[in-house]
Amino acid sequence: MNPASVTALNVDEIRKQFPVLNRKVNGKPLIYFDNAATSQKPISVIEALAEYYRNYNANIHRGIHTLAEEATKAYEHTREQARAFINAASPREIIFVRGVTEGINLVAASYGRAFLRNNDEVIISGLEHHSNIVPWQLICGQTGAKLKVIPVSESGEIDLEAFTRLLSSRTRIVAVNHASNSLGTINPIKEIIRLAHGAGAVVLIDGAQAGAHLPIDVQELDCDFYCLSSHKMYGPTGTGILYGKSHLLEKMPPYQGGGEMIKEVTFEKTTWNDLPYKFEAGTPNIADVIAFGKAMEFIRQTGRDVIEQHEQALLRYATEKVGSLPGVRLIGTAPQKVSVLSFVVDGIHPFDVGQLLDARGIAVRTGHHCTQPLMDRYGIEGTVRASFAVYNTFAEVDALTEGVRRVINFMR
Ligand code: 7TS
Repeated sequence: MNPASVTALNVDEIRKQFPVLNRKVNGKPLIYFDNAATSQKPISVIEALAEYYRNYNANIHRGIHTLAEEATKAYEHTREQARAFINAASPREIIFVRGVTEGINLVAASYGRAFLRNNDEVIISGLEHHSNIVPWQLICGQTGAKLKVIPVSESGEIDLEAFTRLLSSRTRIVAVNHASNSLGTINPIKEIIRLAHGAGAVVLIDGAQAGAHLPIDVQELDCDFYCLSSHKMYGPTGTGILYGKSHLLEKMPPYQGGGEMIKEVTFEKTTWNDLPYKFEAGTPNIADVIAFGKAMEFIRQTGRDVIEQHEQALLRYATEKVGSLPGVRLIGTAPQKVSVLSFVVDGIHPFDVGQLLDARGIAVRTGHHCTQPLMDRYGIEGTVRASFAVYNTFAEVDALTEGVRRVINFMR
């Protein structure tokens, strides 16, 4: 069967919206398979950035003049879009941050500093990105709390039984990703959240690899915090959201002090602004937040289910084609995965594979993908990672397969 016939998506129409896909790399048409690092941007996002600077650049929430009102309205419109995107109960629960990294650091620093005590425990998993490891190490170092790690199976799945054994009355925070950037594993977060709540802990979900691929309903999940990065969801870099349940955000101290996050300042005492502004000190990334709204609109209009179906078909096809090349070993074979294909080739360094693919115009990521402990788990230095987005095609997967085949023939 022609694999293209199994997806409902008109990929040609989608591709027309992404100008960068027209360019050549090393004389070859670009094949962009580094979407887990950052996705490309549609025209609507690119134009929203230029439009803001061209027409209504102004600081927000402060001015009464027309430009300031327009900018404020557009910025707050994205907040409402983000609320709807993850089905949060209120826009007060949506805080604009730089991205997932800042979202996690905010929770670790604010919630962690306020509520972690000596010998309390924070649980993460062996699948985490460094940005869901290091902020917890920092706050544990400052509070005397202990960091515990859920082990990962050979297929790249969280060991739920081991997790149950790690949970105790000392567990305060559980922080895991929705999907793994290195392996693609989709984690059973609903179950993890339920179990963690049973032990009285709060749960943070790192949604960096879910935002562009999976439906997210924070009320249904009942997670306490959820983080997203715009740039992995067809939006600009430098912005993203932290969702937090309002009753938790209310009792957390500010993360940064400055303008906008205050109600009243005297030299003796300062009172905090209401949510979400308490956590948005200083002039924010206005243009990128506005354009992030366009990115969420792109995902909504294309249809999350249609995107998911297309990417899953690409993943199945690539798994079969690349996975059956001689000497290729797939790393991460969980039954539920987002569109990430990680592999190693016997006797060939991932870096060499990446460089030779780049010569053919194919962009993949190689290395540890900011998950060094996970690479240690497999006893490898890194992998070659191809990650697929809505604009990728089956012909591109064929080109990848042919490229890897040639690397193997060339290097052996
Ligand atoms: N968590 C996960 C699961 C990620 O994949 C990433 C970025 C982050 C957190 C950090 O997100 P940021 O937007 O704050 O940087 N992951 C990758 C990647 O896989 N390749 O480059 C960046």
